[in-house]
Amino acid sequence: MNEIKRKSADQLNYVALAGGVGGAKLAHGLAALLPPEQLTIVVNTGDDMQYMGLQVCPDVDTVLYTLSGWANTQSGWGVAGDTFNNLGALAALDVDHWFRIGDKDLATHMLRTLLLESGLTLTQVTAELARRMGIAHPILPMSDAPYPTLLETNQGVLDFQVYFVKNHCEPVIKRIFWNDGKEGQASPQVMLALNEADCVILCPSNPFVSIDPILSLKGVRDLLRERFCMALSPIIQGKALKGPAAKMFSELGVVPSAHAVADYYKDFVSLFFVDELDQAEMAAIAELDMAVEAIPSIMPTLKERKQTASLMLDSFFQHFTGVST
Ligand code: FO1
Repeated sequence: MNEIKRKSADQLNYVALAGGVGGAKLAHGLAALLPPEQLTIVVNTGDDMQYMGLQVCPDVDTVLYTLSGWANTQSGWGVAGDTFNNLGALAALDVDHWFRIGDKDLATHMLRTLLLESGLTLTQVTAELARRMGIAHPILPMSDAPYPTLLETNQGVLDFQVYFVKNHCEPVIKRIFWNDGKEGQASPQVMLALNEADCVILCPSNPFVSIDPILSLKGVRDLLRERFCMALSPIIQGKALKGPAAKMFSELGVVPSAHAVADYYKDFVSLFFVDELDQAEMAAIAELDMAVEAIPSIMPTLKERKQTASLMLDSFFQHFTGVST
């Protein structure tokens, strides 16, 4: 912490861990406030899948599309104003088409696959996609190697997208694991960014299937224990704004709440943010030996995203330097 105190606000390095829509929204707010030199966004790739021979990285793309302004804000995935002619043609050819790839979205997966096949790593390819979309901030896939999320459910072991999209998150989860239980490696760029981070921000993403895949990579959780970490709850009033986080907590035997998220992260998070509607949970969260604050966390537009990000950054700065920005 002494090292942080000697740095000025514009010298601090931040890493945001993100996956899914909630994560992309906070990353968007952070990117609007911090220059690319100060913010790196590390994104879950456990959701990645092959589609008609193409490499699809849904969480990486949600961040790319959100920061570039391409995102379909209604569905929370894919490209705004997309059409589904290709999908219609596949359906006419009797091809399984439960995963709805739009025509514009398809271009991203085609280019990604082409660049991967040319020998670039997923990190290099993502940087190239970001550059072509006009994004200056580093967006790092958590790993260059496949590290698929698998869910053991009452309907057997399912790939993430089969559980999430094809089965509408209906199967009951017993256990979540990755890469057939074989440990994965974060990319060198991710490890470097985490090593240099003064503050790691856990975005309001699903703890089990968006953040845990990143944490489960070799050495990452240990590294985070040595860094200052803060998190924003993805659970508000016992519910997730989007996705199965609350259902997953229940199925894993925990009542979903902001407190449950704080408890889940308590071994390495020292500053936790709840939504202002969850102030009643703050006292119990403080007992987990972490600082806790209530802020508005519903972020439909860039205005709210910047406000939430700004409150979090100010709070970090105040807590650990004693100075207000
Ligand atoms: N989510 C859906 O609920 N239905 C879909 O058909 C679907 C297609 C899709 C295509 C590309 C892409 O990047 C994301 C897509 N998603 C779809 C979202 C995706 O399943 C989830 O956003 C994440 O994997 C969970 O964070």
